[in-house]
Amino acid sequence: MEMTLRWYGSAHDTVTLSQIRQIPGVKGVITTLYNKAPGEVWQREEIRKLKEEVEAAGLHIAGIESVNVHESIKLGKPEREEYIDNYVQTLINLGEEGIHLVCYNFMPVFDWTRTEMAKVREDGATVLAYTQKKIDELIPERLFASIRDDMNGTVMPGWEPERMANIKEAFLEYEGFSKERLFSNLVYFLRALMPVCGRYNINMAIHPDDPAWPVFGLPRIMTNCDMLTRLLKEVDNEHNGITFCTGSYGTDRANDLCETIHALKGRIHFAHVRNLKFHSEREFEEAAHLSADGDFDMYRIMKALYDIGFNGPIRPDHGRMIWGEKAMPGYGLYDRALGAAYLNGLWEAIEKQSRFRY
Ligand code: DNO
Repeated sequence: MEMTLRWYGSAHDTVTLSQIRQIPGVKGVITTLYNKAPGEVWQREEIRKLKEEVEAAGLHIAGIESVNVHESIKLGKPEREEYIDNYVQTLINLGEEGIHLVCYNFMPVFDWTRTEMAKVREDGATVLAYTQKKIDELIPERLFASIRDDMNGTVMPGWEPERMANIKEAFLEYEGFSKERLFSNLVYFLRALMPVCGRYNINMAIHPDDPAWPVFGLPRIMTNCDMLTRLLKEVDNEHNGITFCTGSYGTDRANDLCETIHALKGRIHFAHVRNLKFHSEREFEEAAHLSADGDFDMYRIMKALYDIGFNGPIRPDHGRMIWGEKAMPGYGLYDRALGAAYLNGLWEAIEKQSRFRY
């Protein structure tokens, strides 16, 4: 296991590499070329520049999150061939630069969804939150506008203004679009990538749908253990794997996180570990990482990852906004650093317990 932190690049992140370097046990960052539109080829020089910047700070790139997938690939349109070629070229360029992990998602139109970006908790910390009732009452454009206003001047991944500009058209394209169709387009995409992943030893790690159910009527497929294992079987190649995100699968209380981890043994290439506090079945807020602050047992989750021999990068996920920090909601420095230290502590204890009697 390698503890890492997500970093959006110096032009977009309020957190600096030198700050990340001071978090005990963090040597790797998960990063991206944040200005790239889905479908655009990532050039080698741009990747190299990013890598050099990270390395100059005494860190290394542990993986990319995300190389976003062009909508035509999800929709299975004829133009997908061109965009798949571009994706393959990006993978080649990443591979040539020694990068071996790519996280991506296959959610139609937009990425993860929250209804509040700064819910105030009892202790004054603010957190991301989700209430199904609010989604049911809103149209997507309204949700987007309220999210944009709460972003502390940052841009939320998956909700970039260019993408949102065409949101109405994007929704129309998915009218009557079934989950099965989306799933088979995902399989088609992955099959096309596998040869190049084999050649460059690149692990593809799909991020789950968040929350783990359809939002605004859009189909969603990466939601539970059955769908994940189905995907791993359909494209039965070690390079086709999973980003195990506790806070995404965990939105559905029917998902048993530890059982799912065991079922995915050998194919979890990346893990996002965070905690949720539920108020009712489809209403939750993002708690501190500490087990006692939310509803997940972080010890059992880390133990399950340890027990399956997980050896990829982990990152603490969305943090609370604390100590007056102003940052991209979920992606400030302080609470994620606390999360990294806590998860590292759990891991050390689990590891030593398995080795020493006293
Ligand atoms: C949210 C993130 C997602 C994730 C993408 C991966 O905080 O976990 O935006 O990066 O879904 O493609």
